[in-house]
Amino acid sequence: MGYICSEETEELIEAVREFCNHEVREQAKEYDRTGEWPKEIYDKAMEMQLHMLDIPEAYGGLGLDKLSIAAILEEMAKADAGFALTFSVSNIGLKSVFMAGTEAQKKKFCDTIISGKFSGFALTEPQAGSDAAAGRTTARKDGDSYVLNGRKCFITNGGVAGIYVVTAMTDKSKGIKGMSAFLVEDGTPGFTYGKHEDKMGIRGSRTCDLVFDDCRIPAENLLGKEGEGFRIAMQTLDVSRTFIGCMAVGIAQRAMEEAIAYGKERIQFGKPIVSNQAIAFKLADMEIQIETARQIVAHACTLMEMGRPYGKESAIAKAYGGDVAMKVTSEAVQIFGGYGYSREYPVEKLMRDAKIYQIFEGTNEIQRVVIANHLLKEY
Ligand code: COS
Repeated sequence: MGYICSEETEELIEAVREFCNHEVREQAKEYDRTGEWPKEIYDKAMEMQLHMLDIPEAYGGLGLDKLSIAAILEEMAKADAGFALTFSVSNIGLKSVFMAGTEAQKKKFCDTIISGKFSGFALTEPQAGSDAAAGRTTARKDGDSYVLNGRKCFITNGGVAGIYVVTAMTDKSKGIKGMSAFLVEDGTPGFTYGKHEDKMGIRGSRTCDLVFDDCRIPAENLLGKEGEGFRIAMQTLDVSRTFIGCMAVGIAQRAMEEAIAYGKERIQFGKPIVSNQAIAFKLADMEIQIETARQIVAHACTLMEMGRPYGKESAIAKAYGGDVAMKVTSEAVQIFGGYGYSREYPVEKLMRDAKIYQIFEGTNEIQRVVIANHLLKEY
């Protein structure tokens, strides 16, 4: 089972697997320990064009289909979830721009990424997490500029991206209809970075605050029209949640593979522990959940590719994938026993990495709100 991809994509997946096995998997351990930004890994990955998977060919990218991207991101997440996330989040900003941007904005965004920079997507604020509409960052029109003031938090790729999609209120009196989205480039005066999060997991990815203090950007950096920011953000999340699901599958798959390898070698009562049904059934349950989560991701990708509605399926892929990653990694730690709890073995990192997949890109509780809202409209 797995994703059903073309022969060409299979070759690319194999090349990514090779790269991840040699350049990411072992190296990520040290970066996980120190929390440093693994620049050398990212530089090599960019040589492989892993930052260009989702950029359309017409804009200089690889223009891969959604299923192929999911399969590649899963491979990357198997090696290191933070590594995969950095590239996946860079694609999120891209989605907003392709949904609402002008030709010039699309080109600028793609050129920035192709030149070897990441992008970021900044919606969350200290008081606006699940309640994304409660953002307080403002953007005031001033001649042919907008002036941004406020703070975004928990921004993946914050401090290492070259360009960001940032939501801000252009008219607070209108509620969500007063939210707009903008492109803000690294280095713009008045735009600085706040504290860097010292995270439990995905430590190979960078997360920090973005601070806007009278940050002046050209009016042409407005994405779409004023007031369209909330819709753009929600539609962007509709896409990105599928890919969060696929990375969660990658974490779970790696945990299962590690548990099988260990369970075959670990001898207790004179035989490998996998020959006990108590362990073998845990593995079977892992596989049932992983493959189910993977096929939900695949289904959401297919709907996207066909231009059919996918918001509900994407939320299911994210929520189910995140829950599966947490359950499977926890069971993998259980199979490793005391060794599973030690940093010497790989599964405790996988469990730490998995946890955030139930939280970010909309908590799994919020995904259930999204799914329920769809159901109430459907039936
Ligand atoms: N696509 C297009 N439009 C959408 C949409 C979507 N997926 N979701 C909501 N909207 C529109 C609705 O149609 C509605 O428009 P109208 O007022 O014209 O009818 C409007 O947005 C408000 O919708 P709703 O009332 O459902 O919004 P809420 O404020 O109740 O918020 C949730 C809905 C909770 C689903 C939303 O705030 C959310 O997703 N929160 C989590 C945010 C998140 O994921 N944060 C993590 C970011 S990590 S980068």
